[in-house]
Amino acid sequence: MNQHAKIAEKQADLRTGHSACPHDCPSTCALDVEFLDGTRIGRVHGAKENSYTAGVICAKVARYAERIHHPDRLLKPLIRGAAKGDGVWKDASWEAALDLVAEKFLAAEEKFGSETVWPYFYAGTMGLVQRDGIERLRHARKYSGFFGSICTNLAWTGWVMGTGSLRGADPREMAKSDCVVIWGTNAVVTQVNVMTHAIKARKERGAKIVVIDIYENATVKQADMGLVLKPGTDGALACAVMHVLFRENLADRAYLEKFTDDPKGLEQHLATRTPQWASYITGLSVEEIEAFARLVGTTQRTFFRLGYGFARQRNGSANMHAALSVAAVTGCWQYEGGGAFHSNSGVLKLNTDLVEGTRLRDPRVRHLDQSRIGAVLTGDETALHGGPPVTAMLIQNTNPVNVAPEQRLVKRGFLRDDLFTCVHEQFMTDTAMLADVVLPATMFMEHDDIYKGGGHQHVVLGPKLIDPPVGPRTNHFVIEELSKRLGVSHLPGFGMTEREHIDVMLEKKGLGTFSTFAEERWADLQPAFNDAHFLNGFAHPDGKFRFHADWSGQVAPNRPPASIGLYGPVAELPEFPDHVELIETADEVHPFRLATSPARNYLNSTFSETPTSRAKEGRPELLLHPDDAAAIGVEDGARVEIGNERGEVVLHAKFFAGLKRGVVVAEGLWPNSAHERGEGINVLTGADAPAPYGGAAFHDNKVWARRA
Ligand SMILES: Nc1nc2c(c(=O)[nH]1)N[C@H]1C(S)=C(S)[C@@H](COP(=O)(O)OP(=O)(O)OC[C@H]3O[C@@H](n4cnc5c(=O)[nH]c(N)nc54)[C@H](O)[C@@H]3O)O[C@H]1N2
Ligand SMILES: Nc1nc2c(c(=O)[nH]1)N[C@H]1C(S)=C(S)[C@@H](COP(=O)(O)OP(=O)(O)OC[C@H]3O[C@@H](n4cnc5c(=O)[nH]c(N)nc54)[C@H](O)[C@@H]3O)O[C@H]1N2
Ligand code: SF4
Ligand SMILES: [Mo]
Repeated sequence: MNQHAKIAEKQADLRTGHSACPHDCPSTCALDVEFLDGTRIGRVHGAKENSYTAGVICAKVARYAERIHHPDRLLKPLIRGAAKGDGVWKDASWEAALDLVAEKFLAAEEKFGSETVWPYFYAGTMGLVQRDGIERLRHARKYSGFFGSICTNLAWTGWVMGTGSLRGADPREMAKSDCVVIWGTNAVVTQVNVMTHAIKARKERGAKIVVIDIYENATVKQADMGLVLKPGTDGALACAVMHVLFRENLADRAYLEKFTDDPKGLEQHLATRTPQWASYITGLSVEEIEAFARLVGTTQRTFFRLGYGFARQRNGSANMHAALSVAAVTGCWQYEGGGAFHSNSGVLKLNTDLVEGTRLRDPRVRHLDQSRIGAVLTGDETALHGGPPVTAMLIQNTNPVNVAPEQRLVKRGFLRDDLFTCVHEQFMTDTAMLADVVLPATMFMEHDDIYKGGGHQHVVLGPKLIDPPVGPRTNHFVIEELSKRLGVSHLPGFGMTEREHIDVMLEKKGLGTFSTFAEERWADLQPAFNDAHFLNGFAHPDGKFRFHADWSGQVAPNRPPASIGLYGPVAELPEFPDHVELIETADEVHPFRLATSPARNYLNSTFSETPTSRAKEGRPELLLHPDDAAAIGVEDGARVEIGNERGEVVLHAKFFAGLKRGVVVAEGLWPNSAHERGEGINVLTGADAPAPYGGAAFHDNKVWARRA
């Protein structure tokens, strides 16, 4: 390189910073951020040198300048100035606001004991310091525990039932596959990097891409074979596929004998699970099912990329286990470019004992279920597990008044006069609107943190790149300041900086320190091929893949704590892969099945505040089959009301023939205020916890629909 080029490179470098996307997305992209000056950013790009990100990120994060420099960002601590939800606020200093929070927490504890305080958080940032530090405060003060069930539970339970461990074939191997099956994830929208690797396989090897979903979404549109089935019926599809594999001698019997628990029992069980049987349940044709079975049965390098979406059904864990079982029957795990993948969360472990204050935890303290926040806050005794009511909350990185199921109940809870809530936020969200104290939060480029990618194998550093505006403070700051006021700041884990916490986590894993990591940007922790493909055996004690599901015995990362126990009806879950009718089946009063799938330009409720995302999404709509629309007398674009026993919501009808009759889809989590009556789509979703480990069945709702 000549001198000139070197200088040019250096200058270009000065204007680019390195980071990681902190949002709740399996991709956890490594980012290159353009700077305009010390406080402003330009475009955000995907890091080309990262082998998973491979230079590609989604459009909403590419235009992050719109979010971080948004005129509506919260800049000052606010204290409620009128009735809850009235939108009247008084500015406060940080000192005064934090003093008030601490005073209220201590008073609540005095009255009801420490379990009356419920710190509530989720993955608005996935940073291990900023997200999980709230646990340290919880454990130090013995506040109520948090069972974080809303997102991954149903899926993880089914995966771990089969494999015994939350890991799988290297997702980069999709590029070396001859058939990529994208099952129940709208990857184009929700984790674009899956498509990068799948499309590479198609371009370079002529691989087939199969997509299985309940509507012709953006990912199905990219598929060579798109299977659009009825919601909650993936177990039936999987069974029929395995039936064909056995019937047509496409099952790998040697592999089955060596690596699985009961192939003969499975084969017998499947004898009646014919394509005809599954066709009736799924709405797919016998030809579609057989063609898919033959494709995966004759393609050794088949890669099953199993998503979260299809498991957001009350039978979702069983369906995940059934879909995963197909890979065991074909034996594709043996080949590079073959196997299955859902999440690497089981292998990307950093030691977070100090940041989370794990050793301070008192096992006698009850846990409350995140997804059941409506029941918890309205005093449901089962949801409170016999303990005191919740009368004080600290909320970070989540927007439950928008995203949690049974929204009417959630709101009623938040509006209680005897509940004190402090919400630490970047924007005035639906949840912040109902708070007593709102604290302004920094964004990821304004603080230090470290991130693990569930959808790949990297740990990525996200150092502070720019100064925040005057006002917002980090989650870490809030936890530390509260710990001083609540008398626990002398305990281990407190009194350290973000960088010190990151140093500890990296050093314990032998990955260097914050400073060395700042140079390297990420570490690739991909397990060895034989471990990732379970060729040294599956992670159950006998080393076998389990077709026999032990729904009450399994110990998985997401099993509810003892104070919660299992959710029923466990006995109705199938012993072998099967279709089980635990879903909200349509009936005469509720002839439609509603899924609330993600929107491309939002990430849960995040980005709905940015003008471009908002403009691209338009308005809350209901995808409705034209024949169904005709049957209920609704015209394209007209107002349509949908409802069930939990409530009613009005949307605008959008004719869409790419779904089965009787299925409707409402994409995206809009601010509640974007809907008539100020109530969002989660008015319709249920918080009854599915068997066996709970979770939220966001895509499993029976509704009626009529002209509004
Ligand atoms: N743009 C965008 N990206 C996101 C998010 C977002 O809201 N928007 N959310 C982020 C989060 S928190 C997560 S956990 C991930 C989730 O990402 P995914 O794993 O993709 O899961 P979902 O978004 O819940 O749903 C994926 C698809 O499953 C479909 N589906 C619903 N029910 C069924 C069924 O019974 N069978 C089948 N086969 N398909 C079904 C839905 O219609 C949807 O198209 O995405 C993350 N990324
Ligand atoms: N109907 C329906 N509901 C759903 C889903 C669905 O598919 N359909 N998906 C569900 C799923 S999978 C999930 S994971 C949940 C997610 O639900 P949430 O966890 O509530 O996710 P977001 O809506 O993205 O809200 C995250 C909030 O964190 C804030 N935030 C981001 N970074 C920081 C930070 O560093 N500090 C602080 N203090 N705040 C920060 C953001 O401003 C944002 O308001 O929603 C669930 N709800
Ligand atoms: S694809 Fe996911 S991880 Fe990557 S930039 Fe977009 S939201 Fe972030
Ligand atoms: Mo999620």
